[in-house]
Amino acid sequence: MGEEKIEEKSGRKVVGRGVAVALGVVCLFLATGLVWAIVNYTSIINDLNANLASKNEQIDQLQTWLQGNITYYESQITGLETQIETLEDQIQILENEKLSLQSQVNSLQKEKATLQSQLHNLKDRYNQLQSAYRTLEADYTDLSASYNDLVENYEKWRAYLETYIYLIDSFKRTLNDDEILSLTSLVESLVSDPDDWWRSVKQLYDYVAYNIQYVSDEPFPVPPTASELESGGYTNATVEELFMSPTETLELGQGDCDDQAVLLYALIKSYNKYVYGTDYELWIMDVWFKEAAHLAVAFPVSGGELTIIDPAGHYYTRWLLSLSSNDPYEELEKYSNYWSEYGGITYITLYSIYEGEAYEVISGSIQEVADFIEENY
Ligand SMILES: [Ca+2]
Repeated sequence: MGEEKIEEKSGRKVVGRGVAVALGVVCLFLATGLVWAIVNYTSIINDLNANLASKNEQIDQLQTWLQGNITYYESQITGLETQIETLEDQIQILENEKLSLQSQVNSLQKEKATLQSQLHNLKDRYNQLQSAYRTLEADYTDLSASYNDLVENYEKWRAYLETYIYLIDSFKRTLNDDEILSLTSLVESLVSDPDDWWRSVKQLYDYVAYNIQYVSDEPFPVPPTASELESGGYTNATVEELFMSPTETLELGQGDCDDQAVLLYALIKSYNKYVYGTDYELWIMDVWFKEAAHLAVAFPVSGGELTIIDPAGHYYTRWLLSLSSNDPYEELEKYSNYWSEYGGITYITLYSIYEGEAYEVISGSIQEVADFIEENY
């Protein structure tokens, strides 16, 4: 189109001038526009520059901020890496501990198995011991009962032995009712006139005094008590004392003073009870001399008198050759003098025997015993 306008200028001069003005206006317009544009764009560029500077500042700030962050996070990373190392170390330690604990667990499990086995064995052993204990307990009960029986029976046997060596104990064996009753037929054969009491008693005395030989007792062992025997705390001791029963003395045909006195007592008692029919008071007279002891028979006679019959001593209270009675003091003095070779009487005890039991009637000096008889009979 520009080439067309140039052709018109060269073709028509009038038209060219207006075109030139128009071009100038246009150029002016364009120049104004250019200036405006330059001014306008300079402002924009300035704004942009300002904006750019601002952005650059922001970028610097951001860079500084980022650099700070980087430094911070690098520091954090270093710290975390250190923690990781530490944790890894700890993991290693814990792994080692785990291995160690596993080893301990294994060891303990083995020990547990061993202990369980031992426990099992101990339980078996305990059951065996309990069974053995029950057996022993039963044995102990049996043995204990057996031991008690042994002690009881031994003490009974010892009590029996003591009836041979202790006077008071002896009466239950030597002068019991069976023993007295068993002599009745002998008594009947010995007395010529059962109704003549004094004569009959004298005949019984004569039988003992002249048919039973005087023989001293042999030593007899003193039996220990069960507890002394068990502990061994006994002494080997003997006594020269043996109290025989009437039956034993008759069978042997011999005895010492006590055996003869007990036999005569039993014969008179049997005569009184089963032949004559009156159980008169009758005494065993236990006499202590200064140097010995002696046994005789005695009885009270009405009027406060006393009769002594001593078969071993061949002594009886007499009037001429008959058995009689006398004033107790006078008779006891006479009897004491009869035994003067042993120092005379120092002490007397009188016993009544009923069913084998001894009852002490009086005990004391000649005077005391004589007074008692005088006052009571
Ligand atoms: Ca004797």
